[in-house]
Formats: sequence, C-alpha cells, structure tokens
Amino acid sequence: MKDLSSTLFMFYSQLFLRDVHRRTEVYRCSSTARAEQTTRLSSDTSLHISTQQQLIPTDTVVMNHSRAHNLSWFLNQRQSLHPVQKPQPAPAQQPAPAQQPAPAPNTEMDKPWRQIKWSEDFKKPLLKELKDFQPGTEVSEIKILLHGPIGAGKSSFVNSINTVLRGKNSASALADSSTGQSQSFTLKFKTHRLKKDGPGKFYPFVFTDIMGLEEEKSKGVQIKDIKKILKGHVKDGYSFNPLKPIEKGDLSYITNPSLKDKVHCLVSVLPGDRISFISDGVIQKMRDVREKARDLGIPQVVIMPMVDRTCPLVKENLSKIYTSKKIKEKMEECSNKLGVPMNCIFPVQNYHEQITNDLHMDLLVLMAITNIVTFANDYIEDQVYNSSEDKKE
Ligand SMILES: Nc1nc2c(ncn2[C@@H]2O[C@H](COP(=O)(O)OP(=O)(O)OP(=O)(O)O)[C@@H](O)[C@H]2O)c(=O)[nH]1
Ligand SMILES: [Mg+2]
Repeated sequence: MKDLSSTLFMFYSQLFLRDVHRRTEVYRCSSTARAEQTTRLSSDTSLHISTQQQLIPTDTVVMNHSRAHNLSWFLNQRQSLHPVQKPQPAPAQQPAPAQQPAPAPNTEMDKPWRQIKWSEDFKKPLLKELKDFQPGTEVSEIKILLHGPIGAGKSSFVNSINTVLRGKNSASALADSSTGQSQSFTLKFKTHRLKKDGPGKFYPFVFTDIMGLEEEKSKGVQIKDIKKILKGHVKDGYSFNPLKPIEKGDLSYITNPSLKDKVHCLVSVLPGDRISFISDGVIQKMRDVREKARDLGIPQVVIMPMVDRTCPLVKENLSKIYTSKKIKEKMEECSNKLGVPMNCIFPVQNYHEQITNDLHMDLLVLMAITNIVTFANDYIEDQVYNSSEDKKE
C-alpha cells in the first residue's frame, strides 16, 4: 500500500513538474531600447511581442508560473515588473497661440524737423516773390543746371515748376512715362524758359535739363560735357554724344563764355526711392561734377523727387514729409553720398500724373525754387561785385 501510494505520488509529481515545465514562460529582453518577450506556450509554439522604445535593465528574466494560463496574465505580471510605457496618445494639438503682429515701427516723428505752413496763405507770398523777382545785375537770365541719374525726375521737376508757377498743368520738358528705363530719355542740352502771364513774358530764371548720367563711360552724358556746361562753353540745343564730349571748333562750342553763359546754380537730382541702388560709378560722376562746381564757386542744391514712392506715410499724406523718418533718412543718405548739407536738400513730389494743382506739392516745389533762385542770384551778384572789387585792387 505504501508502495502504491509512493508510486502514485511520484506519478503525480512528474505530471505536475511537466505541467510546470510546459508553462514556463521565458521573458528575454535586450539591454537596448528594444525589448522582445517570448511566451513559450508549448515547445514548438511561440508568440513574439515586440515593444519599442523601452529600456529594461536586465538581460533575461525567467519566470515560472504554474498558473500562467494565459498571455494576459503574463503581460500583467511583466508590466508590474517593468511597466510598459503605453504609447501616450499624442497630446491634443493646442492651437498655436495667435502670433501677435510685431508692433509697427514708428515711422513718424512727433514734430516736423522743417517748418512749413500747409496753407494758401503761406504759398501766396512765395509765389509772389518769384513772380516779382528781378536779377540784381545785368545778367538777365539766371541759369540753373539739372543733372542726375537717368529717370531721376529731372524733366518732371521742370514740368512741376512750370505747373506751380502757371497754376495749371504744363509739360514743357518731355518726361519719360516708363520708369526704370535703361537709356536717358532727354538727349539734348535744352534750356526751358518758364512762361509768365501775358504774351512773350518769361521768368528771369531758366532751367537746363540734360541727359541722365550712367555708370558706363560710353553711355549717358559725359562728365567732360557737364564741366564745359558749368563754365558756359555749351550752346543751348547741343545734342550729346555719349562717345565723344564737345570740343573746341564744334558749332555749339562757345570759346569765350561770359558770366551770362555760365551755370549759376547746380541742381543734383536724386530719386528718394532709388538712392540706395544708384551705382557707385554714377555717384562718383555726380561728386566729380559737384567738385568742379565747388571749384568754380557755383552754389549747389539737391532735389529729391519720388517722395511718394519712398514713404507710404507721405504717399498717403504729403504734409507728413517732415515728420517722416524715412524721408529724413533718405535725405541724410543724399547728403552723405554727395557731400551736400541737409539745408540744401529739398524733397519734392513731381507733377507726373496729376492734372490739377495740389497745395502740398506746390509748396514743396516753391520752397525748392525759391532757394535755388536766391542762391543763384547771390552767386551772380558775388561774381559781378566781388570780381569788380578784385579788379580795382
Ligand atoms: N511717383 C512719382 N513719379 C515720378 C516723380 N517724378 C518723376 N516721376 C516719373 O519718373 C519717370 C522719369 O521721370 P523723368 O522726369 O523723365 O526723369 P529724367 O531724370 O528726366 O530722365 P532722363 O531724361 O531719361 O534722364 C517718369 O515716368 C515720371 O512720370 C515723382 O515725384 N513721383
Ligand atoms: Mg529727362
């Protein structure tokens, strides 16, 4: 009986151990981020479950579970040992906080840095002064020369002066309607007389409009030609030849010019919207001309057209011209590039599409001409009276 009971015990023990062996579950994992678990459900059946991105410190864990009946139980156990980082649902995408627009840079100054009264009362005396102006010497016509890069607005400035003085739309100097042109539209050395009220009456100051300056030596007006114009050697109507400057013997060459043939004020025209893009070559040519004018004692002024294209604030309201930081910055750029003081720089908006007069445009142009005419007249008086004083000594 004892044998029988011990035989039965041995038999059930074997059965139990086999069962345990069959249900042994081996959990293997690598020390890398990738863990692999294998549940041996039977000797030849295996189930692989891979979980990614899980760091488990041990290499192999073997667990025996006589009651590891199912995979879920095993997984529960495993998770309690090495809790599986369940992939967290991606946090709901928070709508990106609405981008606060960067505060607009303050483009306007609190106070105008140059005083203008934007009223008819301010305009009337300026206009009267020009209408009544008479040169203080025997030089009956004050000559003002405009020079600058092509398409800078030289011809349009002459038209603007005419429009302001006549009080109505006028176009004596042909301006090119296509901007960004690569060749100067004005080819002749042309003097523009400004008509006064009444037949055959003209203002005693004239503007000469010349071909635009270009970087290439063989293009645009030659510096030598401009220097000859300053000294009064070139007759009105001369056609520029970009390949060959005017020479003695030319039909348009004045051999012994007098004060009346000379230029009495040099006006450099630089477009506000393009000043930064004007090539160094053209700026250098302008400086050369300026230096020649300085040596001859000729006064100089800079006109900066295209203010409407330079600053949106000013395009909207021209009376903001002297509170616009952009306009001041561009005027300073003109001053630095050409070496002209700020009080000789006048920003304007030319008449180019308007057909009726605008008070703001008129005032800016009037301020510019009044200064130009005054400087030129002072130069002539100085040449007449001081040189005659010199002769006496
Ligand atoms: N918006 C704007 N356009 C202007 C202004 N002044 C001139 N323009 C335009 O700019 C272009 C060139 O002007 P022009 O007066 O022909 O220039 P220019 O200096 O005589 O040019 P060249 O004779 O070719 O050397 C034309 O289309 C004008 O209508 C201005 O103040 N504002
Ligand atoms: Mg022109």
